[in-house]
Amino acid sequence: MQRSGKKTIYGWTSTKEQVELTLEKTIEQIHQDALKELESASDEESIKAISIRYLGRKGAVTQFLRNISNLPEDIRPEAGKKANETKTNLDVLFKKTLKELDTSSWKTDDQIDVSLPGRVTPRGSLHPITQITQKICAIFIRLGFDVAEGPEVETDYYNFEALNIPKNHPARDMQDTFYISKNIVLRTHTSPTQPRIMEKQNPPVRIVAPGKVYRCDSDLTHTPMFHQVEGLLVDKNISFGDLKGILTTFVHQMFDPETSLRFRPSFFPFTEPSAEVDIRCVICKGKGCRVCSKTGWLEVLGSGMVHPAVFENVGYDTTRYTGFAFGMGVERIAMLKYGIDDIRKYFENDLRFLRQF
Ligand code: 2NL
Repeated sequence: MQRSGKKTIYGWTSTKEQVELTLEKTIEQIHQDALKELESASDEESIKAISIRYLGRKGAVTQFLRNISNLPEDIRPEAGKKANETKTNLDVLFKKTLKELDTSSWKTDDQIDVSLPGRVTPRGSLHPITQITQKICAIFIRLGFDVAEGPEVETDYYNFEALNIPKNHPARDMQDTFYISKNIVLRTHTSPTQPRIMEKQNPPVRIVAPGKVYRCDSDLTHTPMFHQVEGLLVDKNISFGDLKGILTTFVHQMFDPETSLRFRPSFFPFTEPSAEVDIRCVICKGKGCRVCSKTGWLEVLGSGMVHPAVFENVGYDTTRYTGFAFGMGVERIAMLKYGIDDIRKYFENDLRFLRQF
């Protein structure tokens, strides 16, 4: 056994403990060096080169194992065990790293087939109710109206009181109106927007108020939430003739310039006189069908001259100003324009329905 020759590499000392310590250190050092080299290797070629440098025929670990026979007999088993562990450990690690490199390279940009067609993000579209609301507003904007919006959660005062709807009116019933609390409701029409504006602005006033409204009602022809557009025009010398002119123009632009209209007497607490506006049935052209219940006419709007009590509530001088107002259901206008027969279709979110608009 050589105790001093150059053949016993990786440190050599005389006592058994020291020899073991040094051996452990040296094989551990080889292990650490290999790990460090591997860490900075990023391609197959360099990983294979490192593997050869440590585990190859002339590699560091191989050399260490070969030299074990030159060690003192009593430390050979321990040194051999450590060296073999290191060899196995590094071997597994090199193979694993090479394998990972193989799959991780798939994810890099140069592996994407740029000639493949892209995945198209489907483009959405405006809901038919939104489209019709915009169309209605656009017609009135061209006639000089502004668009005004108000809250959907409204006070009893603006929803009923300011509009001259008496305390005992059936519309104020719990059965018809969603009450949030005693004096707070979900608005039952978009009308409350109008007194809110009139309180802040003196005539002339020309506004349309679009939006969602709510009523305790749900069946074939009613949904608890639906949409309205209301209009209001207040100025000096406004007459029922102005109302007829504006609403006739609206109907002709919305449906067909040839459409006939009729103004039929009606009642609303906030207008006097009041009129319902009917158009010649768009389906049967007046012959009478299922849609118009054989009458030849379709109701499209409610309207009237603003009741003086409403003007008094907002502080307008009723001797100087008059005005007209009107309201329409957007779902109904859209049904007539597009020939939709079931109001529930609007809210089912069925793309086969929605894609048609
Ligand atoms: C309908 C009928 C209508 C009004 C709404 C109104 C608003 C004020 C004063 C007077 Cl501030 N009137 N709005 C007038 C007549 C009819 O709506 O069938 N709506 C869907």
